[in-house]
Amino acid sequence: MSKPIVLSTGWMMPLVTRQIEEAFEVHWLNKISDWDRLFAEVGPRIEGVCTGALTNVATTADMIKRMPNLKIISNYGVGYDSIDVPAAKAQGVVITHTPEVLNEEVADMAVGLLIATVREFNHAEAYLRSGDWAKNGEFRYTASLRDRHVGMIGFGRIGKAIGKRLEGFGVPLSYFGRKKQADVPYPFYDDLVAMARDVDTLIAILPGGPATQGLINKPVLEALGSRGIVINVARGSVVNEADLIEALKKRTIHSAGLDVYVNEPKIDPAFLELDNVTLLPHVGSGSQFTRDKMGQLVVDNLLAYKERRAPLTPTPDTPFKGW
Ligand code: 8YV
Repeated sequence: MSKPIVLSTGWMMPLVTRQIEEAFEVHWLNKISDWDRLFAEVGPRIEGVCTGALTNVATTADMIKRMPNLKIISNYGVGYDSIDVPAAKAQGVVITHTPEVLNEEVADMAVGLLIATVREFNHAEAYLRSGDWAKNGEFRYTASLRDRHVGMIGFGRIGKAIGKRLEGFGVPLSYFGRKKQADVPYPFYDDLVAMARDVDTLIAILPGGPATQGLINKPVLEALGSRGIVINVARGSVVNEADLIEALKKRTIHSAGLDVYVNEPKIDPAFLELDNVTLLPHVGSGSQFTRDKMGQLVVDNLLAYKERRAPLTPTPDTPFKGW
């Protein structure tokens, strides 16, 4: 019996590649130059897509239309903003993702990035490596987490894991979101400018996509003020990068720590010119331990489709209603 066809939008880790190649006939967009021809020849027989932000290939409405028998898009990552959700929904396609398994890893990284930014680990290490420590004495004094109030932009699963850590650090918290959560004791804001005015540190951990595009913009940064620090571990799109770069350049905020960017991996070169931003290459969930768990979920969701079982982790946008 022939294997069902899966399209991968790009490179996948060996754990995923090995298992999907065993169970499916896999076509790899990163190994094909003529995508038009692929969709013309194979498109109507494709049943599954394997994708993730790391492939840097969006699963567009046009692509989805060219796969009329598509049943499942298995996304490597909890965020699935690189997939055209309305188009998938309209065609009855289930999108699955990798929630929960990365919560603690991303929260660890977010707090690490926060402290690295506040205490300027990048400059401190450069000071040691250059020999300046031995020559000129101790490194200059930095900002501190001790006198800060953090405003969480988004307080979902990962936001709560970050909150738990910061509570342990004795840092006061507030949160911004669509609605107040009954079981959360921290001050709630549905107005981001108002929260930015009342805190001095923002941590963004909310979904990307059209609803949150450019949310952290000039008015928010102005409200945050000169002590302000912005940490983004969500998606580059939630920040208006031109406004952030201007605020960093003019030092109308103190600094930023970024793991995500609008154009990954070709980030705006203006960031590289700034000395008050700590830059990471989207490493939030990037440990072998956590990536193995994410990868296995990607495979298990596809296998569930193949065996006509319910998918393990469908997104809330595309609840499973049967294959
Ligand atoms: C991954 C992420 O780096 O889960 C997410 O949404 O951003 C990260 O965990 C990314 O999805 C890899 O494709």
